[in-house]
Amino acid sequence: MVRFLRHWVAAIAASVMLVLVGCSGSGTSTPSSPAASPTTAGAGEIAVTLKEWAVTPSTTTASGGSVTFNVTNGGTVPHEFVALRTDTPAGDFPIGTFEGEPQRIDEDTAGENVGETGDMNVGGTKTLTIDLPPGHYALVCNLPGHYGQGMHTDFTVS
Ligand SMILES: [Cu+2]
Repeated sequence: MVRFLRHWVAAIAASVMLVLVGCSGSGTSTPSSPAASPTTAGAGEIAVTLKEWAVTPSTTTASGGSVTFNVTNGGTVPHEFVALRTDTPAGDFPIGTFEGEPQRIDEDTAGENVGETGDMNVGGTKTLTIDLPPGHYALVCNLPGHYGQGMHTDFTVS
């Protein structure tokens, strides 16, 4: 009987200990929970692949603010990436002469050039971070002949 009682007391003591540990555990963890790290890193990053004959972003929408384009030339000839802010659909620009070269769109009249990579060699990568206000954009490659072959896509910032 005494042995049983001892066992019972020990069991109660153990549960009290567990409750105490539980309390102190939650007590210490509460202040740290609001510090849960925000996982916004990379939220504004967009991968863009250039090739014959397409400009292909990983997404065609973004939130206004800083947007990073990680551009890769996955084609077999040099390409470039140009971001134009414009109300005109990306495929509707007239093709003519620009900077003395034929088969290009006129970036000065097409819209506002908000950023570009310049010529990129085959396999090259470039990171372009630009501040984009809400609006419609055209992402194009404007090397001679490339736009006309289909290297353009619409992009919307909300
Ligand atoms: Cu191109």
